[in-house]
Amino acid sequence: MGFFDKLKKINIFASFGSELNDDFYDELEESLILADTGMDTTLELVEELRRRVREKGIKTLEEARSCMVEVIADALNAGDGELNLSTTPSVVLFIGVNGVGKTTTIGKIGAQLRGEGRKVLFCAADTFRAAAAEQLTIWSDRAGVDIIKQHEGADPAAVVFDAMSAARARKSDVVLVDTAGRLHNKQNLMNELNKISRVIDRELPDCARETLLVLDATTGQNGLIQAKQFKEAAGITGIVLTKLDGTAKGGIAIAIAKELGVPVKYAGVGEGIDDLKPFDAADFAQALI
Ligand SMILES: Nc1nc2c(ncn2[C@@H]2O[C@H](COP(=O)(O)OP(=O)(O)OP(=O)(O)O)[C@@H](O)[C@H]2O)c(=O)[nH]1
Ligand SMILES: [Mg+2]
Repeated sequence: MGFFDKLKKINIFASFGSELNDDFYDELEESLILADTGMDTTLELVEELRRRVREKGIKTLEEARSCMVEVIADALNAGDGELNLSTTPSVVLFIGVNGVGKTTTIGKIGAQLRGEGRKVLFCAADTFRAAAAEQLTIWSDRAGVDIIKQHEGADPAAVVFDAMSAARARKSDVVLVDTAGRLHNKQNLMNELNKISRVIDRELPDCARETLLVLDATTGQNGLIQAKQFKEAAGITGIVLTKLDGTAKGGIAIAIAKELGVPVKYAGVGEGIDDLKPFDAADFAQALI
């Protein structure tokens, strides 16, 4: 089984007749829009397919399918898809609205990085609810990594401060910072993230840093709006797209990459520890179409 087998396919290439006519392109457009690719992105993709079909003299549906996979994979390549973990320690901040999968994603990535032989530290900077640190603690046990936490209601920046000190003292390779889920339209998001950011700058100047926005794929176009707002407020370096299992809205990945120019770096397809992988554009395009 491939990693993206749980993704719902856009079936037009299997169900359509044999001719590459206007009806075919119309139906393809419709399918892409239904998959939440978004109007603008869909029109661009289909236009690009028509152009390549003309240029290459493509006649069959099967060739057009391969061509469409390439068009989508190209659209998904929006910058470096790899995490920058070039310094010791490196810091990765996870942000996003409530319930998108931040804590779960940290657990999964922590397990993977540890599996690669890296020394990982979790930082429970979601102090909003006591249950948040507990949930991350369960994941730290599962992943076999250390965790820094404080009491409920503590200043998130203070937890980050502790984690930065611990990372230095323990010579951690990477610190994964969990933050409280919140709405993107709140000014205090920016304030809190700025504060966290200043602590990291002061404690670990010159460390490699990523800010990953976690997005629930099932929220479709609403996810795209969130991404735009978080990008403005927090300067994100990548996206983690979760809950791609079973959703028919996989096209959102293309819309994000194309409209925001921010790469999708990880994809989640379930709740288990292995249900997350670095995002592979070609694999994803192949699975979608
Ligand atoms: N099906 C599926 N469920 C997922 C995936 N990722 C996370 N979940 C589930 O989504 C729910 C919320 O996940 P959390 O990790 O708690 O989300 P969060 O963003 O940390 O939530 P808050 O801290 O409340 O903002 C949990 O039940 C997870 O198991 C995924 O890729 N697929
Ligand atoms: Mg959480």
